[in-house]
Amino acid sequence: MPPFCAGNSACFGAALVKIAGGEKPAGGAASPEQETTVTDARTNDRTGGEILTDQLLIHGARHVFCVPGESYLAVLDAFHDRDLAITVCRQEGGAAIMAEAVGKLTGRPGICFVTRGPGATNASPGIHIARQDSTPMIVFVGQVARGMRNREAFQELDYPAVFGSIAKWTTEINDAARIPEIVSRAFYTATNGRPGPVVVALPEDMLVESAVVEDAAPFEPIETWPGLTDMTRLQKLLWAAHRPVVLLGGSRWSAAACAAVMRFAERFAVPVATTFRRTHLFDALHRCYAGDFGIGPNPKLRARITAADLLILVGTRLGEMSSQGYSVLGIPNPGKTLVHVYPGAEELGRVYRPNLGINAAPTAFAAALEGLQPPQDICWRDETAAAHADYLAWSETATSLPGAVNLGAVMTFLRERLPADAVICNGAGNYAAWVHRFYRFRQFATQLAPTCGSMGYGVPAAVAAQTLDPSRPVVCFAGDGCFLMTGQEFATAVQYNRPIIVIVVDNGMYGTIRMHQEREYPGRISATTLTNPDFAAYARAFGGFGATVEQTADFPAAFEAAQRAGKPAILHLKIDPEAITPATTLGAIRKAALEQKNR
Ligand SMILES: Cc1ncc(C[n+]2csc(CCOP(=O)(O)OP(=O)(O)O)c2C)c(N)n1
Ligand SMILES: [Mg+2]
Repeated sequence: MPPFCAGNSACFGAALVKIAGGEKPAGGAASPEQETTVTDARTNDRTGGEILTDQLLIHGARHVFCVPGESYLAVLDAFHDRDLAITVCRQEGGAAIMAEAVGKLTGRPGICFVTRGPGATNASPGIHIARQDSTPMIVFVGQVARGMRNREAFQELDYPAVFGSIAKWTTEINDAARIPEIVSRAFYTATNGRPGPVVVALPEDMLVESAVVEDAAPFEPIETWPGLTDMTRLQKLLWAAHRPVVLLGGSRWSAAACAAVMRFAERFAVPVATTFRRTHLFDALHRCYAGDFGIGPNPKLRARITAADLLILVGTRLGEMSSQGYSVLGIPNPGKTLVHVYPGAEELGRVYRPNLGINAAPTAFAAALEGLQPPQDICWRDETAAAHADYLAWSETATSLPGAVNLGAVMTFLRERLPADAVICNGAGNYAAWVHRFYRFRQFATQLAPTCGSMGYGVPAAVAAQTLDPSRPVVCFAGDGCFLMTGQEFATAVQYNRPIIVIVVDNGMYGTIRMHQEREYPGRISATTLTNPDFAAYARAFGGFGATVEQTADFPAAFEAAQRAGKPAILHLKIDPEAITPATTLGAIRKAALEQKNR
């Protein structure tokens, strides 16, 4: 049973829901039999906490990430004898990121429970990531008892006001009998159109209230298909093109969809690039792969995309990072023939005015591509071969930089060493530039990284990936700044015996911001220096494996030792602060900025 198969509930179908009167399969496709009542409405008297937990199981959820709170004790009690895997975290930010990572990997809502007030606000980074990264997720938050509402009772928050602009939908359940209706809607809302986070508040007294109510039928994500006319028009545009480029991104992908796009790319010999932190959508070693169009892309790829006469965006909004600061296309008129395929109708024509807008999920669009016929003579074939050669040359060899540990060499070692299904996680920081440039992603659902650039993402995401599939290696990259934002979740990895390997890239600073400082205010270092702990000792103190790497040549042995240890591990890499990007040094940036100033 592949745990990471997106958009296909059959993947989750083996688990059972324990309910009054026997056991029934949950999470399978909504067959006519399953659409009948799952519980007996006449005899099934349950608390709100029990009804809620049963809905999660019925809709196919298997994992819950939480920090407990007295505000939802009735739910915690219901967890006690239900078939849900509970991961107790150290901070709600970590729990929410873990749920978001589950949503990213599976295409179904990741589930998180946090307490009211401070628990809810602590969870906000995960909610924001799910919003910007278009990830399905449901966050259940505690709420004060209904009879105390609007007095600013202990930890009371007005959730629609707090999360109004972050969540896709924020609601409160005020009647235990309406739990099946509202939870069902939460699953649909989180996954329909452009996916996103849903926040559901749970008044404490509602959770202990009993109700006799029918369960909802199992939810199944709803597909958004392109029309026949859309695909015919796309074929005409392809036949008229001379320099087409396909750019993949966003969510609502699956392994099958990636394979279908690959077949299309082969038949049309079209170059395919990926957007910021969506590199896993296309095999980097495929002959049609043109590269990663994220931050600081290969200038040759940028030139190719700029010169394209037909650009096909699939699943991506082409936001600020992948549009290179909104400079690649004109707004609103893109200045070239633009086909924009997106699952949410509200995005089409919002920033870029497409020649052909197709309101479809990447999964459905990829399937429909099978019906297109390539032109007889493909005039761009050589261009595609050149694009792939340019990508290989760009990513092949680690650049030479100051310092004894070369992060590029670490990446080239790992890409040879790790199997194609290894999951690679990271947060935000310049260290990630080496991951994006030199690691070659080969398979769908192997990359977990925040397209919204939220620091602290990597460690919780790694714990979630390893929880979903213990058989796959999970490697997390974190800067020294990034790691300590959520590094306490290393304790969660130890508690649940999740042998993630965290590579802490220590340059003694918030390097990204120092880089910007040197560009804008050369020589005026302000609030970007860090004094760090011994990260290897930190790992050992938590019960994990730790090692320090001070020479590139020592990395392979340290990595192998971490693998052999069979427990959560941290490799502490000492990086020269001068090595600020794969292409340049801090000193060079400062020098250029000073020269510019003195001109
Ligand atoms: C939650 C959050 N806070 C602040 C920032 C701003 N920010 C972006 S990168 C960065 C520094 C990252 O430092 P580190 O993890 O050490 O990586 P480095 O850039 O040094 O490689 C900061 C502070 C952010 N993106 N996210
Ligand atoms: Mg750093």
